[in-house]
Amino acid sequence: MKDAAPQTFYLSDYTPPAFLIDEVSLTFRLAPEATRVISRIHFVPNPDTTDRSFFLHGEQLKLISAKIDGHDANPTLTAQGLTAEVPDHEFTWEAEVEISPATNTALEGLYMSNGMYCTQCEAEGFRKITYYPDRPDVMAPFHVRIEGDLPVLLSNGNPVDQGEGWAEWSDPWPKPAYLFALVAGDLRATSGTFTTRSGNEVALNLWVRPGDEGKTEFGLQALKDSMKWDEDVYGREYDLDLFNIVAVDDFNMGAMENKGLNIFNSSAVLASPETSTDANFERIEGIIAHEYFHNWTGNRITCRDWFQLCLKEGLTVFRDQQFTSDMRSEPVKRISDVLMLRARQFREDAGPLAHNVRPESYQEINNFYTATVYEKGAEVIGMLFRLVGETDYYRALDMYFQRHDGQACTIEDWIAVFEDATGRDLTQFKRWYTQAGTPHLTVTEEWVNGKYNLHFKQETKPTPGQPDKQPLVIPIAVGLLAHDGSEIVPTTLLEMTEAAQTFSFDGLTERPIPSILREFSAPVVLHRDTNNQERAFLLAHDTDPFNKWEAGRALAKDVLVRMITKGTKPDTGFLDALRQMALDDTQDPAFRALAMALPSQDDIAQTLFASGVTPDPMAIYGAVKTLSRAIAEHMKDDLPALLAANTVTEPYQPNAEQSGKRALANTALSLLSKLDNGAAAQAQYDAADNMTQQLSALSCLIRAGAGADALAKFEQQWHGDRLVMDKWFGLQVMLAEPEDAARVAQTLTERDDFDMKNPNRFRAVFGALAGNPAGFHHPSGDGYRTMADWLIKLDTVNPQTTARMCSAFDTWKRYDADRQAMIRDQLERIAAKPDLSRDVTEMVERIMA
Ligand code: 0A1
Ligand code: ZN
Repeated sequence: MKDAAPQTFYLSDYTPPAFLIDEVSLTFRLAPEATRVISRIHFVPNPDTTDRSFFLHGEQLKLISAKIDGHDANPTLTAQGLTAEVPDHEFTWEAEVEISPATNTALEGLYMSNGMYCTQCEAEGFRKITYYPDRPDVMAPFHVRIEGDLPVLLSNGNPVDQGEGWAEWSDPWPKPAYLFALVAGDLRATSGTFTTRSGNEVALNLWVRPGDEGKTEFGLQALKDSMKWDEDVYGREYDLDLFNIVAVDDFNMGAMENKGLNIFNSSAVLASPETSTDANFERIEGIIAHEYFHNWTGNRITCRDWFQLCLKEGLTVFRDQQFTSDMRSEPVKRISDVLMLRARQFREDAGPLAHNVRPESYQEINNFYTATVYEKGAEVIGMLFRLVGETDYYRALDMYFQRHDGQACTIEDWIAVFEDATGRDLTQFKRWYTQAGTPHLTVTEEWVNGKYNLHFKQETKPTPGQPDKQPLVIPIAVGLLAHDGSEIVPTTLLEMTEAAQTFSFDGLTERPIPSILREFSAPVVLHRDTNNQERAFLLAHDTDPFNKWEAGRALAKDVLVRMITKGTKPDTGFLDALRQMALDDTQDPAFRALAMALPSQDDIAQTLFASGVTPDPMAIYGAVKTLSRAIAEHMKDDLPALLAANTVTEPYQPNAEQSGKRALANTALSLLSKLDNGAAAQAQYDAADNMTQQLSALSCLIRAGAGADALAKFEQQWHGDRLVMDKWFGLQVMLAEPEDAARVAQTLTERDDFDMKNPNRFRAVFGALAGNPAGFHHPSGDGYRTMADWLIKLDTVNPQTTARMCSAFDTWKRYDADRQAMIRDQLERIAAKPDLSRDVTEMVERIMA
């Protein structure tokens, strides 16, 4: 229901809770449309405040009864919750409510998915389960009884007792309500154990629906690896006797870190070589680690309020990135993370949705689970790591865990720990949390009498609500190379604090070639007047793998931008440099595959717009196609050998080594397919025994216009597997010709197995439409219209996922007047939908502002 006047919440309005809770007992009598939730909560006045007003959140609840210390509570109900007269000393609240999990398609609170009950309480879902102070600074131990005629009944913590049709759970660790979870259904476990370094044996279970048992082994191993890594690297041990993971098909996000009972979107945990790609395996390993790491960074130490979301998310993303780096390849992980950061976060920062890593206001907190909070939040911690150094970083983290265990904290607490542990003043550094927008860093060079000067300037453009920007602390990692390719100054960290600042290097015998922002040491856009000769030099010689890759990427971008804006032909210098890199056997195949990938169409649009050119998605699409073909022709004689040399013949393993080779082989295959009409891809498709090979061959065939047969076979083989079919849905839209994309998406929605209640399926189709820029932005406007049609339909079913998908439109100001007008029309049409959700209302307003 749309609120009369959507409320805006402000960070500056924070007040401590009037009452704290020292005990919660919940009883669930499960029934699909009439589940009863009986709560018994012991409240105590909060000694830190004199406020004694009593408010409990509650939404979409049918109140059956409410008592305070055994007497009728006579509460006053509102759409957001209830108030009541309470004593000014401790008291017991008892209530019974009724809810309907079976009709809960928003997938927030308690809902049903394929006959299974499950919960999603972050951020504010618990208030749809019962009346409660649903705010993260109220932490309490929970005791839960579940009654229901289902074989498996799970909640947080340790099992206490169970019998036919009931089970009781107790979680000794005080937690906020957002970490509550309940699962009930016909589930099968794959089990294991992990012995912590202090000798405690933890039982591990990965619960799935019958039929999915063959997809659990990898996830369980990833969990064990994560538990070991967190002990080895951060000294963090697990703190219960049991750790459960449950896979659920209908889920809005990737996964959720509920204490002792993580709930995962099945796409983020189920894996097998036949059904999952290398990229899926890597993502699953990372998400399992991420959720597990939250046990300390999020659960034991949580957030005071939702404005502090980055406190747990930025840190936990940083930790999962470190983990993946250690498990796989550090440079490849860094490059992939930066690609993602630029694609999602830089895009967000450059548009109407730009916000601080720590936002200062929101209408719907679910709209702030963003790339800025997560990925830029992790970058900010990476900068801290670089600035204070590894030893001090881990010393600060030890202090953080010791000082704040069991607390609900703020970014101020986090910064204070680093100041106390290192003696640094981080006042200026804190601006990374309070100032939105991506800084642009411009560097110029000067060579005078053996002295080499680097002059830096930083500038952050205004963002919504923040017209004036202050200079940030920017760690700039720099190395200097001689013309023979040797390194004359190894990586040095420059600490920029002013709007303009010069750093000098003495005692050099020649003017060096600089390698700036190594490892992508800060989330900024670097501008440097350079040329393609120098880029090719860095691509060949830079000892920093990130900047080596970056040089190649800059070359490719420059070539594409000139093709688009000046109509030039693909540059042979670039083609030679790329070929040399592709064939350089001394380099890791995974790295070579990344170096050969062209910038995405959206990345090119972003670059053009930033340089004052209105991007034409069709022209970008055409240029990328022409350049890919030119690369294929330039490497015509090399491709078969490159493919053969990187074809893995050993049994499939989802490890870094094999997946790197497959990535390079598949890069070769996709180029080859531009020349042989898909013959090699067809051969690979027919022989494939794993999803990585099968799907890449299928993509090549579709791109070569020869995919019809393989698509039909694929469907026949996989129609019973939802996750694999999501790939089938997505690929067709993603790879459709620009003029067909909207129609293909629409046609797919007419199938029986298109179910908009399933977020994965909806995203497969409409995420792919947004991910096909020339299709989405086709001059006919069909892409915009089809997207808006479906967002309007989905809003009634699932506001949260609808709101997230509205960001497809957030780049509208980049485009020409016609496209802007068409997008505006669609946004207005969405805004005019009767009873539009609060989630989508906020997103559309922000995008149009
Ligand atoms: N905290 C989880 C992600 C998550 C956030 C919100 C959700 O519903 C609104 C669900 C999951 C994580 O970072 O993994
Ligand atoms: Zn998280």
